Amino acid sequence: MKKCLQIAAATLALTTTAFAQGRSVNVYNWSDYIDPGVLDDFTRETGIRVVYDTYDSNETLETKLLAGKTGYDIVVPSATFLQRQIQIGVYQKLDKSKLPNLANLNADITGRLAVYDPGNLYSVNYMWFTTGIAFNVAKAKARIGDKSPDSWDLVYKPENLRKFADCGVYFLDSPEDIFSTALRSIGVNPDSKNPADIRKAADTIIRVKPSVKKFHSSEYINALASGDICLAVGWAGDSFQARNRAQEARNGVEIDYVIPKEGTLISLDNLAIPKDAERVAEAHALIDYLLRPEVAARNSKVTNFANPVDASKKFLPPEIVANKSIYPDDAVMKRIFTVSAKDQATQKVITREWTRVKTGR
Ligand code: N2P
Repeated sequence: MKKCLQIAAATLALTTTAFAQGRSVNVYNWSDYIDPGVLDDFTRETGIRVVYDTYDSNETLETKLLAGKTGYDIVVPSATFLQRQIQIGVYQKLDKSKLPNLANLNADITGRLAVYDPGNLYSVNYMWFTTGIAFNVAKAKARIGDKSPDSWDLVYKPENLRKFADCGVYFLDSPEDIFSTALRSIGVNPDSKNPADIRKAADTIIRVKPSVKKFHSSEYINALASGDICLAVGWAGDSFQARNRAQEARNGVEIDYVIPKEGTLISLDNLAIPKDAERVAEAHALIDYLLRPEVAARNSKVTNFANPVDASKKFLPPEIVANKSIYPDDAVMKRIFTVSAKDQATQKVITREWTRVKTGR
C-alpha cells in the first residue's frame, strides 16, 4: 500500500513537472515594446514559456485577427482598432478575478480606454503615447536655425519639408496617425469621417511625398540613431529609443522629439485575449505580471513609452517621469486630441486613400 502511494505520488510529481514544462503563452506585440528580460523573469517565476512575435501596424494585426485562428493568446491593438474588433467579436472577456493588479491602473487612462471598450471588459491598457516629430538636432539647426521644429507645418507644407529631403525623412506607415495630424495641420477636424476630408488629408500628404523617403513604422528608430535620416513623424517612445541608441553608439548623433504646438494625437495600446486563445490562464498570468509596478517600470525604462501603472513611476529614472513628451503635463494634455473608431465604410475610404498616398493609384 505504502509503495503504491509512493508510486502514485512520484507519478503525480512527474506529471505536474511535465505539465509545468509544457505551459506556454503566445504573444503578438508591437516591435521595440518590451524589456526582453521581463519575459525571461516571468518564465523563471511561473514556468510559463513566452513565444513572442512582433508587428508594427494595426493593419497587420487586424488582417491576422480577421483571417481566422491566430494562435495568439495576447495581442496589443490600439484603441480605435480594438473597438471595431470587439464589435466583430474577435476577443473574449477578461476574467478580472485573475487580474488583481488591475487595482494598479491609473483611473484616467482606464476611463479613456472605456470610451473604446465600454466597462473595460475586454482590454487593459499597456502603454499610451503621442505622435510627433523626431529630428536630428544638428541637421535641423542647419536647415531651420534655432527655431524648434514644433509645428505640423514643418512636415505637411511642401516648401518646409523640402529642406529636409536631402538628409532623409520617414513617415509612419499608419493612416490613423498621418491623416489625423495632417488634418489638424490644415485646420480640419482630425477625427472627421467625411470622405472629402479624408481625401484632403491624402492630398496634403501627396503634396509633401516627394520629400518622404519611406513610410515605415519601426525602421525609423535605427535610421534616426545611425544618422541615415534626419526627420521622422513617429511615436514618442520610439523616438527616445532612437536618441538612446545614438548615445550608446557614441556616434555624435543627437535626436530629439517634439509634440507640435497645434496639438497631436494621443493613442492607447491595449492587451487583449483573442476569442480562440488556447492558453487563457497563462494569458491572464502574463497580463497581471505586466501590471506589477516594477515590471511596468522596466518596460517603460527600455521603451520610453508611458505605462498606466502610477506606482511604477517610483521605479523609473526621474528623467523619464519628467519628460513631458512621454508623460505629458496638463498644459500639453490641453492640446491633445483623440480619434474614434472608424466604421467599415470609413475604414474602406481610409485604406483606399492611404494606398493612393503610397502608390499614387
Ligand atoms: C512600439 C510602437 C508602439 C506604438 N515600437 C504604436 N502602437
